[in-house]
Amino acid sequence: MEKKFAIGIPAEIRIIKNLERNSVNNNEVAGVIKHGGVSVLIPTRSPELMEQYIDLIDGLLLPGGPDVAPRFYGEEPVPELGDTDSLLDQSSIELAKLAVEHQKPIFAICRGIQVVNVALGGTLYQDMASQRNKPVLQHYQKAPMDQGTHTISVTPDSYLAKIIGHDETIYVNSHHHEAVKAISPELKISALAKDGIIEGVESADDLIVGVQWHPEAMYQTDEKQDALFADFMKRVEKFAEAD
Ligand SMILES: [Mn+2]
Repeated sequence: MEKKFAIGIPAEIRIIKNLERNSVNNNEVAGVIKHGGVSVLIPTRSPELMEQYIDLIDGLLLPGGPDVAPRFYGEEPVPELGDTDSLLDQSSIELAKLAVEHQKPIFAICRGIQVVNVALGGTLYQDMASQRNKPVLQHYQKAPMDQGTHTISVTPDSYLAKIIGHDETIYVNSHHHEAVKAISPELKISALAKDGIIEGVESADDLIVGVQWHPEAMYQTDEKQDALFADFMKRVEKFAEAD
């Protein structure tokens, strides 16, 4: 049996038919499998167990989900803050820190980019439309999620540009009202929306690639978005070999 790399995905709790379910988005599970990995669901009710889980995985996919509780970056909640789950936050932040410590690559999507930024000392807009002093574009799109609605400017010399290029015509979908405010000193900007909102972050060593959009809803029909999943599995292989 060929050994496949294991990708951990933290699961959020959803109440379905009165039962608590550990839930992950199947598009992310399927994206990992499509590119030769195996997806491992990580339950998040026990943040103290994340050190055990990190040993079981080769890479970490931080998926979309609820807002990050502002307590984790030292703020009180504003009225516009959405649903939060501090156990999910604590577990995901712990996983992000451990993945960096153990040199296991991270692919962060939407909420994931916020989790990784907070885990590494950054802050967020809890609600960019009400908290930013400049106008913002529509980042909570009303179009179907497999369609891009706003463009991004990819930093030409970024690692992200090697994956998806840096054309002026890259459209991404958008489903967020939070955004990175102060970027972590361990990360750099890899993409911006035309209103200046941070849409991509990465680490200097290719360990972390984070995007504010949802490639898992687009990779089925968009080669650039598929390339993000392919690249993630390549990074996992590279860091596993270096281990
Ligand atoms: Mn956006």
